[in-house]
Amino acid sequence: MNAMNKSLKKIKSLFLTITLFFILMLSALSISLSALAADQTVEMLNRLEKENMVFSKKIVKIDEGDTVFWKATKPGHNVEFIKGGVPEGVTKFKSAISKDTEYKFEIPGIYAYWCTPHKGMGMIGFVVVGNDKSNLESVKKIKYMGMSKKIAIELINSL
Ligand SMILES: [Cu+2]
Repeated sequence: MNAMNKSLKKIKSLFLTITLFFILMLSALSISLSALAADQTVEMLNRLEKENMVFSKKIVKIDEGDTVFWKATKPGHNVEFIKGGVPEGVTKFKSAISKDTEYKFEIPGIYAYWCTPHKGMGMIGFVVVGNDKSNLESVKKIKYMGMSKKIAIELINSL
């Protein structure tokens, strides 16, 4: 009877150790996963290397729930989601000119945006959320303005 109790105790403590081990492993995993999901900052610039009127990062890849911050490093710019260039269910977004802005991306997919005053000068950018490219065809169908056409094709090909 005593021996049986002892082995039962051993099994119980072993079970407890295993459970604890798994809890620790799971929490370590979730910490490393959340560390991968990082918010991003994009600067609105008048010049970057040889280009005029540009976003400092033209393609940003993030996870669902991440936020992108656009810094009005130079005045005269804004961020406007292009009609037909965002996933279904996303509402219109247009920030004030010369102001910092941010957007929390909850819906996965491709988001095409431009700077309203400089869309004809090629000031456009893309955000890909959750590596979801299911709306690629509609993003390709957008009527890009002026210099944005050539830049958009190049960017779409490297999404
Ligand atoms: Cu601009």
